[in-house]
Amino acid sequence: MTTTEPSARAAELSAMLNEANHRYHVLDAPTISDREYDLRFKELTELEAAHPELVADDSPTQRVGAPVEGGFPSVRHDVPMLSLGNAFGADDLREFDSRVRRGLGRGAADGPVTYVCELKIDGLAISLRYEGRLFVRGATRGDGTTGEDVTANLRTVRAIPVRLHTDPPGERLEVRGEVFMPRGAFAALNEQLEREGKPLYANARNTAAGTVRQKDPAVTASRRMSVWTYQLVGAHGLETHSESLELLGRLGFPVNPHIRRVDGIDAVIAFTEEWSEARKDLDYETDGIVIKVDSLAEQQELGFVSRAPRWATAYKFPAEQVTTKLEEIEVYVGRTGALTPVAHVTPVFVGGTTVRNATLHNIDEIRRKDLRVGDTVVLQRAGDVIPEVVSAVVDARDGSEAEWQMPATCPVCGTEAVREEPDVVTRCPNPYCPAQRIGGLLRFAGRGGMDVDGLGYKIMLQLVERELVRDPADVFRLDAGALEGLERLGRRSAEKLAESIQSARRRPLARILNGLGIRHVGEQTAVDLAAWLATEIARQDGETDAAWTRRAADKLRDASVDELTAVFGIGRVVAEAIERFFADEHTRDTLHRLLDAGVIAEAPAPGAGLAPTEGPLLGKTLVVTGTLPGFSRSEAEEAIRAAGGHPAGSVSASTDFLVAGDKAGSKLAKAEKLGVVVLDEDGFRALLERGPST
Ligand code: 3B9
Repeated sequence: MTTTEPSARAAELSAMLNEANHRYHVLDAPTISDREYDLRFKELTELEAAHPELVADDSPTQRVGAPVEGGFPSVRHDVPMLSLGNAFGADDLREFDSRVRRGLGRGAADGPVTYVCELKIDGLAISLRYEGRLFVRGATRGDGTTGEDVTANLRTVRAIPVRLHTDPPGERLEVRGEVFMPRGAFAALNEQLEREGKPLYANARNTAAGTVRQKDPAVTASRRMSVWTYQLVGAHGLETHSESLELLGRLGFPVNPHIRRVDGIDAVIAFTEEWSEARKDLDYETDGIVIKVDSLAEQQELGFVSRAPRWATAYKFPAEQVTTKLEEIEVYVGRTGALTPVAHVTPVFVGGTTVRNATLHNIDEIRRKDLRVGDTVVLQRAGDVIPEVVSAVVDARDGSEAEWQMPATCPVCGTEAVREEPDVVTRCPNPYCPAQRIGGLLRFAGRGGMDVDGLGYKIMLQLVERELVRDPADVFRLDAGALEGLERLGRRSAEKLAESIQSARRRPLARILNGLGIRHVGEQTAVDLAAWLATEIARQDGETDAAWTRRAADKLRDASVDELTAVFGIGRVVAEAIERFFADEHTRDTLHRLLDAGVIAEAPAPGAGLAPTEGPLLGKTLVVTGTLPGFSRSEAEEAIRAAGGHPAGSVSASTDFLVAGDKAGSKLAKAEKLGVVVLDEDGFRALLERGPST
């Protein structure tokens, strides 16, 4: 044992342990034993306890901090975290290559483009910031512009350097990557939960996401998470993406070793083929291959469309398919009264999750696929999408399979169900049906609304059945005592739920409005309405949030159709629905009770989300329908907004363009009938950049 100065010894131990972490968690090449590590760690902990002034920010003992109170603070990404377009096969990849070549002005005679192929890790995208050599902030991607500050949790991830190995280029450094839970760690976690008799996690990805958003860093620390980094933000004088990955490695970041720099798209396709099976042997889950143009100058030349770089794409491995047995079909009743048939299948592991249920959409789908109860069926699940029954294996039938009928009555309240052809949906017409009430309450308490953590279907059903909750305001009157008696809810969970309810009382106005479930008022209209209210009834000096909330509620309750149609983004149909909603005695009562229960709306900044004043799509209304290969629904809407346009949900005479992807249905028909201009994805991209030609 050395007898150096405590400060020198602390620095020495800190460096030694950080190095050991890197060798173990990044290089996968440990040089000291676990025992040695534990001994040195203990020595440092004791030294720091005796000399608290020696505790450095990058000390390995500081990886586990104190739990956070309330939610995570939001952080704005100075440089947005972009998303990726998708390619679903070799053809899509060739098309990507053509677009890249066209964008770079390369003809047939010019040489191939150099690409970098990387595995696409199925985890959670994060951004890491360093000042000098020190790790100072870690954030989730969030919507790409604003994420959550999860520094304390990411600090517990040993693969993330808390101190860089060499001086970074520049005072500040930002690096992006994916945090994930290795298959081994996930399996070990579930085995432990099983031993403790606790519910298991469904898949590694969601567990990773949940773990990064834990309130208590000690829990994150116990979960053996890891990271691969794949993006250095800013060029820092480098010329290629591959060089930037090498730099990341030298700085101490984990960079996935399965990276290949190739010339031309054929070699990219070969890489995707090599990994379609090989990926199953990795200790982490991958859902595709990311292909990036290597030259940073070429990246710059290609630029971005809305939120996605034109120099990169994500090849998605084909959805995994399995066969299982369709045991039973049950009907669920949603908030709108829609009766949705759901398949209960013999549990199978597919696409990283054990699947027990799959939606069957509606009776027409069941007939089209000729599905019968008892059938052996092909099931698939790709990425995040809801599991789907693809087809029945007709050859496996033995005659015992039974055709299925939609029930004639609502399975919840017994009212005769109605289907108005050509509508494919069968509905329960009873507005007092408890299923509809639960649906409405779940919308209010759910993600798009008050976001009460832990208040899902099973709990809400019990709350309604026991008459503890009749309307939204009742949720806020629940305390741990009232919750404790519920099934599946012990004392600890009841206390936790009561806490999340308390902290959900205060939410952005738009979210509250969305949660109310006003007909035709979805997320976007709620944002438009909130922006209007914030401008219309500006906050007065010293006015409390509660007082402002009351004035906002009064204003909206009394708004006339004319006033509402003048609001940017709101048409006649929506305005009438809003007026009708607030004219209802029951609604007014609910609203009162919510305010009395202490629900508080946070006002958006005045002017936020109001009519944009510039952009190629200024004043244009667009509707997006069907699936577009290059955009998710929300990305397409975001792109429209970014270009100054207004994304709407339904086609009407005031729609300027319909963007129709694959499987566009009734909206396409309606647009054609009304003579609305219909665009495909390429037309949409051209419009986003150049605006309409007229
Ligand atoms: C602003 C791998 C994934 C991935 C990028 C990935 C997901 C996303 C991405 C990251 N796996 N790679 N790469 N292996 N799951 C390519 C989208 N890049 C960025 O987010 C990004 C962001 C940039 C450049 C890249 O520059 C800008 C600066 C200012 C404005 C706009 C862009």
